[in-house]
Amino acid sequence: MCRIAVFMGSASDEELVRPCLEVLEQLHIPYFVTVTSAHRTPERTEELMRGLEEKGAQIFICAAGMAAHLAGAVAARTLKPVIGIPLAASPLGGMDALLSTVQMPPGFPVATVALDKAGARNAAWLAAQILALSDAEIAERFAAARRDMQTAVLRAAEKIEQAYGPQWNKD
Ligand code: RP5
Repeated sequence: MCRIAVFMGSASDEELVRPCLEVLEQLHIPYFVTVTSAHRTPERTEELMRGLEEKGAQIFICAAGMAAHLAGAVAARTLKPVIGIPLAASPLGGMDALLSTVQMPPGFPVATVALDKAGARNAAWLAAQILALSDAEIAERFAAARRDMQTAVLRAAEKIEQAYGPQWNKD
């Protein structure tokens, strides 16, 4: 079974998309990932979508740079949630992809996350939150991961405070 379909517009996007896959693996969420382009292979994109929806895909995550049409093109063809990751892949530094991904017309939303690796990670976290609404195991793994992140912040705070001392009551 495949809960999440991850599309990237080009193999050149792989490095920026990998953190998304790492989070999905951390949460044990089954996914299918491939390269498909809204512009270069529109028919393949549509065929893939159909096949993956039949195999149980519930959410599409689409990453693309430049005139990033992939997430919007997928949103146009499904009732399922679509999460878009804009990538900085041109001299415009990702503003092109960000606006192309986020500015969807009413009724065809693309939940647009931040650019590049940070966005890739949050795409997976957001997809996990959506699945967690009806999947108690994913909800528990998500909650545990959040607790780990909070523990990491507290440990870091302790280390920094120990290194620099209590500044506010030195007088
Ligand atoms: C987009 O164009 C892709 O998502 C990629 O970010 C960008 C450049 O693609 P390549 O020319 O490297 O294949 O469609």
